Amino acid sequence: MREQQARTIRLSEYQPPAWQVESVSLRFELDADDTRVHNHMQLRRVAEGPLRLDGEQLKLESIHLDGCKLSASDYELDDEGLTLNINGDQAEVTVVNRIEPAKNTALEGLYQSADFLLTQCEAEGFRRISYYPDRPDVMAEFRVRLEADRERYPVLLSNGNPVDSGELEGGRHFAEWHDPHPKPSYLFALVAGDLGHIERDFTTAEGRKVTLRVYAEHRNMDQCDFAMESLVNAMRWDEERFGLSYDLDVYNIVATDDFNMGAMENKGLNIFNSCFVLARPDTATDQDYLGIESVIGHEYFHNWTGNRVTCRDWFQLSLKEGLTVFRDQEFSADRNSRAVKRIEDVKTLRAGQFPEDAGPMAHPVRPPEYQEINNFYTATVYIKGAEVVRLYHSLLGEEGLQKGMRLYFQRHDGQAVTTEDFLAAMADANGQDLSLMQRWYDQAGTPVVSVESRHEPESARLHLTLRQSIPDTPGQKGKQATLIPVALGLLDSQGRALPLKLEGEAQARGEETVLILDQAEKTFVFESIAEAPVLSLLRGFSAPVKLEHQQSDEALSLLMAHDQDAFNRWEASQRLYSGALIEAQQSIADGEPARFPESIQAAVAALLADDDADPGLRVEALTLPAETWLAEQVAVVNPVAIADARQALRRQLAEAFSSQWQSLYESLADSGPYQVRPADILRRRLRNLALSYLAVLDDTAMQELALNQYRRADNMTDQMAALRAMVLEGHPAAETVLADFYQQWQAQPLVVDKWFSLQAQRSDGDPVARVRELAEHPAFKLTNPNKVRALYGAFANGNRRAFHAADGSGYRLIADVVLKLDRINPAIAARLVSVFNPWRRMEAVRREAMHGELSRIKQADLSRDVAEIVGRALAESG
Ligand code: B3K
Ligand code: ZN
Repeated sequence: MREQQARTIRLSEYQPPAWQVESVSLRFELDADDTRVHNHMQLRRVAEGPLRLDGEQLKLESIHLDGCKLSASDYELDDEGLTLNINGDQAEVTVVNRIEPAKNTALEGLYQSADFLLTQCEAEGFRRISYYPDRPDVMAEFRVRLEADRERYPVLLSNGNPVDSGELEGGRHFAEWHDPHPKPSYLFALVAGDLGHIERDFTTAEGRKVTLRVYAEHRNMDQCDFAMESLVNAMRWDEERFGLSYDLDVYNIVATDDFNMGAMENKGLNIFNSCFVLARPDTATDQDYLGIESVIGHEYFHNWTGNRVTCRDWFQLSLKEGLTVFRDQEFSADRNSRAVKRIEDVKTLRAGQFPEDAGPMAHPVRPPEYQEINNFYTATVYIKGAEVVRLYHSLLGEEGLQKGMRLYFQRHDGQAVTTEDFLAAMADANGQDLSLMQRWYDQAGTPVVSVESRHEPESARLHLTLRQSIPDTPGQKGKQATLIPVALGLLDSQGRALPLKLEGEAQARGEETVLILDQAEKTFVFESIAEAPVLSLLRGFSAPVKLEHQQSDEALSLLMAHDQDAFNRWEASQRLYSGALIEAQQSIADGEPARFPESIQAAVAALLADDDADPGLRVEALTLPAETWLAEQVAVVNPVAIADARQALRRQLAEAFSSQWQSLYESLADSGPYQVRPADILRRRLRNLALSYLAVLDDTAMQELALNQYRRADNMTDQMAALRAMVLEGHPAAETVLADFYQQWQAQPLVVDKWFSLQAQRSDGDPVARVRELAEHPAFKLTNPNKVRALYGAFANGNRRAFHAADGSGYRLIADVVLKLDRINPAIAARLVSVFNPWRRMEAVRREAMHGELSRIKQADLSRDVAEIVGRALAESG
């Protein structure tokens, strides 16, 4: 692995395969230390050229072509596969090779978790299992036979439907699976082990009877019910909203503690990180439950958007990921508060994707090139990609989008296609020219929309000029205007919505309209506007852009109180806070005390007084903007000044409104047993937000309150919220409760992850020493991605004060781990090293220190994964 060559794969160099696999039969002689794979392929020529089979880290035993054994001189073998010249248009090739699952720490291909065996193939893991054309545009019908020791591996699963099973000699047994739907190798999966399961029946709208199962280690069987319920809800929802039904007789989900990402949509056999399956009220928080619902939905929705219609090549990744994220967002929005879901999604976009788009990894939704495709499972591909699908929804409406989806499936079911094919289906189904949409796929960088408005009292007109520009990004300059729908409303000075009539149009458009900005600059003239209105722009966050629009604190306060659009009521609160916090962090950076304007107190007072307000919007509007989003809004970042400013405002709001927070806290107490219902979730969130403000106060009564909640809680949401408040605000009993928490939960790895993560976020004392010490804790394992995320991920992303310590100690800690981890699991190491990406935006001392660590990492013998991220981070910008 260490001698990996730097290579660049380019979309412009795409070549269709010369050979298609018609069908493939795989036989696995499973063993944790030494598995033998027999791979029998029926091949058909589709173009000139040799047969290329990808294969990495495999021990080749034999190759047969049309029944004849080949010798080494009959093919060319290299580190990444083998090439075979074949005469004629049909061929049967059989390859036998061996692999060592128990030694596989990269968790790609076939590997071991606890005592069972499982696979992860997307994107290029199948080539670590067998020699095969491991590319998504090769789709084949798979038959799989698994053979293993019956006692150690009683459960044998693969894709599709089960067709046979039975006993073999020597205590071994077998199971055979057939997947009738042709698929690329990245969707292949197998699981073998001693697992328990729960089961449910489901009948599709088309009348197909399906057996649903959730498998997990036996000790976890009491934590699978919610996942099953979410699956049933997702299946129903996809039928009702998209008209899509399931297409096999079984649907299996397997939970594992050792997984590089969240979950994987393998056809008929989803494999999940246990954190997105396991839940019980006392072990999982409300956020965990919402995460499970969304990821279960996501993987299920891939069955159509990803599996039935897949990607031609990996540049098209957003074709399935952006679309499927859009679908899971809508699923969650339909099942919970739509407004809160939209706000949360936008917060995620701003915290994760906007910085990516402004840094060295900036790439279009459809990247033009990569070195390691694992590095492109990014916020841009996933969530900016989902925003792009949402743009079609804004432009075409629900019915128009559904028409487009129907045409897309009608044209492409069973095919591997491109984002152009998706765009064409949307355009053709609706008879619209959507060609400008292509720019959203091809141009990196977050568009900036600036606003200028002029009111003419004499003619009662409002002139609104919108301008767009897209910043330069690495390797991309001079971008073209794209298609930006800007949803808008106008409010009078009392907060009432004004009817919107555009110059030259016969009819008023109602009280909300969508303006289409499809040029660099466009002016819209509204008529019959007597007084200068307050603008409510980009309602519902109608496009993934940054809005530059100066509005006074009075205007923002009016929007907070009266905007008809819930998203923009929240947005106004965040803009009010952001303005004040950005000034305050500058004062702090200059060594001055932070001061906050009166308007903030007034706005918070109003929110706290309004008991009739929607609790979801209340909780969102009372939460200050994240440090990462504040950092996005300044030219030069001093992360500690930002953290200090935010904490200063929290303290001020805690002190100014202590009695209001207290009565809010009391009024929202539980009235019955814990239930995972949207209204209860929001109530607990608001109550725990009040607790987090109260915990800032140096007040013994408040300290008692948190401790009591910790002791009495019958659910993890409340227990964790109390623990968090106590630990992060330096409660005198913090150490005691942390020890108590570990005692209580040491047998539950997912809860132990929470314990690591919380401590990694502590900024008191010596955080770096604390993390180094926690890494020595017996429960910590560098080989387990969840543990790495819980400790080092939480430190680097959730403890900005300590990670960005001016002495560089936080940077050193992470760089040390990256170097160690790269030898174990390159994909996870590459994720972690990405925390250095924003280095150029930091103030001088930190910029220098981050640059130093990146340069140190670059000196080492790196995996392709880490080398690509570090190489891009250090490349000359522009
Ligand atoms: N498709 C998988 C992601 C695979 C990541 C491989 N590095 C999960 C998902 O998006 O559903
Ligand atoms: Zn996905």
